[in-house]
Parts: sequence; C-alpha cells; structure tokens
Amino acid sequence: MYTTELQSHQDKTTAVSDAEVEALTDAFEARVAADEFIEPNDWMPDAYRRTLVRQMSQHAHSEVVGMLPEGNWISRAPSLRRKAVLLAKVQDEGGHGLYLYAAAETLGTSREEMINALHSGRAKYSTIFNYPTLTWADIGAIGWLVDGAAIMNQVPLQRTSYGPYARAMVRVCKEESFHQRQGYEIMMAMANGTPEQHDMAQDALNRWWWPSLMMFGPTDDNSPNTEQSMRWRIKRETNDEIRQRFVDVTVPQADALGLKIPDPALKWNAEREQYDFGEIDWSEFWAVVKGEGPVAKERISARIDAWEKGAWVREAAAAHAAKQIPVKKVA
Ligand code: FAQ
Repeated sequence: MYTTELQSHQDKTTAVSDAEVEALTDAFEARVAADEFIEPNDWMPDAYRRTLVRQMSQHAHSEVVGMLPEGNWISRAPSLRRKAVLLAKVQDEGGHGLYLYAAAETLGTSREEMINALHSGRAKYSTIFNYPTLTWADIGAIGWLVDGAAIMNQVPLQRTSYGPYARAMVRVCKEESFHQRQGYEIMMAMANGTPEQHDMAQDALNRWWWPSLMMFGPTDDNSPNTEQSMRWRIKRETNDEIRQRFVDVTVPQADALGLKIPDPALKWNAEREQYDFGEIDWSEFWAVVKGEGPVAKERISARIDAWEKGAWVREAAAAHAAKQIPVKKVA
C-alpha cells in the first residue's frame, strides 16, 4: 500500500544515460559518506535497493515467524501476570514485522511479494526461530538471549543509511529492551527458585546459547554481504564485532544468575579486554539457514495457515478502504 505514493524507480533508472548514472552514483555515494539518510524517492543504485529489500524483508519475516515459539506458551504461562506480559511481548513482535514490511514497501516491493517469498522458501528468516520452545524457562531464555542479541544488532541499525529503516529501528529497540528485561526477570525467578527450576533455567541456557550466537550471521571472512553493506552504511558494524559485544555483555549477566555458559573455551582475555569464546558449529548454522532447522517445516506451515485463515480480514479491510475513497463529482 505504501508503494502507491512512490515514483517508479524503474522509470528513473531506465530513462538516464550511463554518464548520468555515474554522476547519480557519485552523488549517492557522497551523501552516504556524509551520513545523510537516503529517502524513498531519492535516486539509489539498484543493488543498494535490492540489498535493503533482502535485509529488511528477512528482518520483517524474522519478527513475524519469531512470534510462533513464544506464542506457543501464551496459554501455558504460569500466572496471569506472566500471560499478560507475554501476550504484549508477542504482539509487539507482530508490530515490528508491520513497521518493517511497511518500511520495505517504500523501496517498491509489495508486502504480498515479500510474504510470497517467505512462504515459498525463497526468503530467509533468522535461524533462531527454527528451534523449539520445550519449557517455560525457554521463554525466559528467548527474552534474555534472543531479544538481547536482536537489540545488539539493531542499535547500530538506528543509524543505517536508509531513513525509513533507521526510523523503524528506534521504536523497535525501545520495545526490545523491555523484552530483554522481561526475559531476564523470568530467568532470575527460575534460577533463584527450586532446584528443579534452576535446572530448567540452566537447560534453557544450554540449548539457546549457541543458536543465539549464530543470529549474528557468519564470521566476517565468510560473510559475502558485509563489505558492501558497510560501504553503503546499511550495516554499521560487522557480524563479528556485534557478536563479540553480545558475549561480553551477556557473560556477567549469566554469572549474576548463577548459571554457566555452555562453552568450556569461554575465558576473559585481559589483554584484549573481551571474552574469548569457542568455535560456533557452522555446519549446524548453514544447515538451519538452508531450511533444515529442527522445527523449520512447522514454522512455515504455521505462517501459511495464518495467512490463509486471515484472508477474510484482508478482504474486509480492502472493502472498507475502498469505501473511504471520495467519489469524484462529474462536472
Ligand atoms: N539466519 O553476508 P551475511 C529478532 C544469511 S529479529 C538466517 O553476513 P548480511 C526479534 C544472510 O541472509 C532477528 N540467515 O548477510 C525477535 C545471507 O544470505 P542471503 C533478525 C542468515 O545480511 C526476538 C547469508 O546468510 N534480525 O530476533 C543469518 O550482511 C524474539 C550470508 O550472511 C535481523 O534480521 C541468520 N542468523 O548479515 C522477534 C537484523 N545470518 O540473504 C521475536 C537485520 C546470515 O545473501 C522474538 N539483519 N544469514 O541469501 C542483519 O543485520 C543482517 O541481515 C544479518 C546478516 C547480520 C542477520
């Protein structure tokens, strides 16, 4: 729907000569280098537009698929307070998906196209949401670690070069920080509860730690997109830089909970003033990226089912919107 007010980018790129494209590219690069925001109707290279649609739509899909593992626990939350908080949190994630789809639509790709790409397996979403939530402690671990990792990645994105994406991130980060705290608060209750609850918290940390580190993507030397995305200031920091910051912030939080990070190689490096940590299982990461995650099939079929069952809502909204368009008087 947001695409209707935009000029067609195709009109702009096909109508100009090579020399003009070169001049436009130089002007674009200079604006990015000066930390100016690029806005929807500004000229931009096609590859910049494609990279943004790829990253923003994957981000939107992650938010919406990410509602599923926690949504599973709304009806089983251990108290009314926990249920109300979780309900609000999952609803926030749906909102994040909507801001991101709307921001991505300003690049000229419709929401239907993006959602079709998800449902047909052409588009990715974060590997983390292909793991099952087995106990209530997993809800604590997701808030603490998964939302914690998401914030670490999204704070730099508030300064990404594409204006609508950067602005969407401001609100998303505020909400994610509430999510991270609610998760940590669940972990505090569990870790300081009965011995069985403490064990559940430790088990959740054991299962979610490594997949959380994978959220930041491959190492920089195996990341085909990082170099160009850094040059365009779409990404402001690399995968490894953000992953390291997450480890450094999270290890003391685990200590405060009295829980042990499941990594025998984890050690404070006084010289570099950061934690050294063990090797991530990259074969598991790439298998999950390819769609072989433990509950990947269930996730996509749940999304397709929700899309099909929601058809009547979209039809009713479209019918209502059509009624709001003023009828032009014929002279
Ligand atoms: N999962 O060259 P790079 C959340 C793919 S939001 C799946 O390094 P890039 C909130 C990557 O797409 C979580 N695929 O790629 C929440 C690329 O494939 P492509 C989502 C991955 O884009 C909490 C290929 O590998 N956040 O959790 C993953 O420069 C709780 C090579 O990788 C975002 O999307 C992965 N983990 O860097 C919701 C943040 N990692 O596309 C509910 C925005 C990499 O070329 C509950 N995105 N790949 O075919 C980003 O910052 C970047 O896209 C990265 C990847 C850092 C994820």
